[in-house]
Amino acid sequence: MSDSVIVSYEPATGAELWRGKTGDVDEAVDRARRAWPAWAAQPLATRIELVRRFANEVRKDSDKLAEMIARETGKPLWEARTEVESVIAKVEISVTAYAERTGQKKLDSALQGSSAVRHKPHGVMLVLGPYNFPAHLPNGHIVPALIAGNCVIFKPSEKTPATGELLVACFHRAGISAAVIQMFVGGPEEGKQLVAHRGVDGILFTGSAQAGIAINKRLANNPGKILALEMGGNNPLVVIDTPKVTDVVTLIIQSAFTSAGQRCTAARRLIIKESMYSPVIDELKAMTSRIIVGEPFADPAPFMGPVIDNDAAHQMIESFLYFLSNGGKAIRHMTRPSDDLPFLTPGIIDTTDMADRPDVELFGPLLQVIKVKDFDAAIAEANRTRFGLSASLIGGTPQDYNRFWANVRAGIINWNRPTNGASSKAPFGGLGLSGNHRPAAFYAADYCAYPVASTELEQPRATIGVGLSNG
Ligand code: UN1
Repeated sequence: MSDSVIVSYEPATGAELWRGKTGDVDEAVDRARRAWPAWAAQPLATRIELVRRFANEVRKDSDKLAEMIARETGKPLWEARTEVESVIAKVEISVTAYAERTGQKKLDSALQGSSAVRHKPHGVMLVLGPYNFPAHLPNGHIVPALIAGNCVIFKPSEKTPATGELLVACFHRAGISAAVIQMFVGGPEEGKQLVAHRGVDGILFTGSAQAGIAINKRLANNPGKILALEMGGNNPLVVIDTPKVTDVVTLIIQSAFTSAGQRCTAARRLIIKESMYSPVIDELKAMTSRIIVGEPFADPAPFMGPVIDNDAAHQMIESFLYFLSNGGKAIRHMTRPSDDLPFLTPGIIDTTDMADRPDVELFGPLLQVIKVKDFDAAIAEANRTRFGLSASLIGGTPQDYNRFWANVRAGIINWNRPTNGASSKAPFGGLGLSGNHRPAAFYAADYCAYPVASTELEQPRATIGVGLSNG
């Protein structure tokens, strides 16, 4: 039992937004376990009907949900609205994904009966959500887990419980019980207990590499537990020859500074061919100076809100200063207009001459620029990371893109498109420190049900050909 309290604050104002007591881990798991057999026994069509009703509830509540996302994360209202649209769209995508990824498959059988691959739910799934998309990303795990017949314990980020609560209320209003999908309020201690709990069959995690690795370690003696890790990136955006400088710069800004850089797919390293450096950097400076940073509900609308909290803002400024004092050259200083609030202006720093660039995910509006002499050097530089989530090539020919695609290690490899804004209809995930396999979006279905080899005959039948005496 723990009686500590979780509190969330509005990043843009510092005001308290939500307060609640941490839950009881054993109680939460027992409740889910007891509800599971009946939920798993429902026909698939019923579970699909219920998640469709959930989509309708979200539709009805979309203004309220978008406003809460904007207040609780600080992201601009227009962006919060797109998040709500993604929540709704996820339902049909997950229905299709479940059918495609886990649909029954007949196998050839020499016997007269049938042999097939059929899927079963795991039981109780723990969904650990991030703060950057507090509704869309956990929802991308909750919905496929429910369709497959699992009960879900959803622990939102401690920074975004209010959004989590509104999302879960939509499931309940749709007629899915509070035991089948329950929100669990808790901090890191409860998170650890839930991860290791014997009654939890799987974990669908979205968050930092640091937290993901800690979860992975906790399961070292539990190799059979399902674990989907969607972690971060140190994503490269490579620019080679193209005359379209304005489009290049727009793509850079979208990739690096959307959501104030708080996306796992955000471009962190702009790797740019010498010949393109001056025109692109001049235009980048000019366009970045036009970026409006402001409160989520401001009019005119800002491009970027604050980062999530003062700790995050402090860390980003410290990182910028670290680069500066270790050989980086500021192209655009990152500033923090108010010491009390986590608003940051986008920072751009040339780290070409730095001897040792830290290979970490810096989760905010900070872009490194690295100048290279040719395309080969660009590819080598792009791969100089232990992460491998997203990479984009801007410019060049189809042959260049083929080479980039073949040689760069990442789960998403785009051409003339941003590193972020990945489609929910695509597999999503990365290599190395970015995660295991394809834990999110379309292939999340793979983590929610397990394939069972099932051979069926109406009557027992067996033969032993050798090794039996006639006796
Ligand atoms: C991003 O690329 O900015 O459904 C995040 C999903 C993905 C998330 C994308 N569309 O999991």
